[in-house]
Amino acid sequence: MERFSSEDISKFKACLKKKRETIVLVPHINADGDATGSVFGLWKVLKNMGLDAKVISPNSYANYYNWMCGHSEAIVFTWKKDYATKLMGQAGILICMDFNQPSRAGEMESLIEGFQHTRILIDHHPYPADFADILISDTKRSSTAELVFALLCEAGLQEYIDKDAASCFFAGIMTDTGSFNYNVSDPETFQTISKLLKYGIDQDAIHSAIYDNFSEERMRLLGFCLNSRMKVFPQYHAAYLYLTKEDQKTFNFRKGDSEGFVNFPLSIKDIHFSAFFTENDDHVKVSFRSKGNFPVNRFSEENFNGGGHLNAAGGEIYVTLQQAIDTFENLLPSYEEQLKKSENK
Ligand SMILES: [Mn+2]
Repeated sequence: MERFSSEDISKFKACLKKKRETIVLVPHINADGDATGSVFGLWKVLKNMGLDAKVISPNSYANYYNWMCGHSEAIVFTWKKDYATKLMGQAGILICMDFNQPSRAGEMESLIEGFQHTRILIDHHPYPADFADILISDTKRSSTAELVFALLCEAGLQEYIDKDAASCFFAGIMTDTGSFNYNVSDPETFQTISKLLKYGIDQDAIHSAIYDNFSEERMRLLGFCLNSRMKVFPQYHAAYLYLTKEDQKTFNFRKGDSEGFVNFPLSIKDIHFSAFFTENDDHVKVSFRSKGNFPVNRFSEENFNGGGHLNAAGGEIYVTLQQAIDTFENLLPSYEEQLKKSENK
């Protein structure tokens, strides 16, 4: 649902006019292509407007986003806590992007909650928490990047968008739609792409930088995972993958190495629900994907302390890997009817 009005746009614009204030942009923890693309794209636009903008990421993000403008100046909170905290204290505007509640900013949660000045939230996830002074929310958008681009155009700020910013926005839309594969039923998404291409962006290079950037270990890990760590349940149209801590060690696992793995089971005929479990020290991280109308956000909320979108969600559970997997397997029968129906969307 569209949740921002022309009044919000005016407020957003008016707020940027206070030129002397530092603006801090924050993506969610474990920032993905949309979170990084949105913050770095908007960062460049604000810079082009002559404003003082800083990106503070709650933790580090995958290195295949390092080509984005502003990356070299970005501050990783977990590496520079004191400096980042001081900067937050001096900032006059905080812009949270691609997340709907302060807890999604990891260790920056309390800093966001305690922020004394203007808080802006720009996001496309459902049920945004009530912590922002200016809420730019539209759950119909494919990505936050698409939403930011629309916001900038509606605010009459398109003259400040350049090739660098457009490249970041393109990356955000591309990654949140699985390369224009899902969440793209709204014609406006492709209209946005069309407008972004006019900035002369190199879409092949962007795609390549993000998707053709596997390390040898990551490629072997994917092969191993599909071969030895996948279980398929044809009767439930479901499948899952998992990685133990031992597996991660064997393949010299680095952050981002398993990004996208959860999508692979959906390429199997008649599988429309996929889960991916990653074992951590005291909890198990789970990602969910679906095709059709099976709501993985609700499934994750109800069973794995998570949430997200209809077709893409995440969660985490403080049990052993085996217990997490058992929970999942035991739940499948109760969703049989829903999973069966989801194939005819
Ligand atoms: Mn997103």
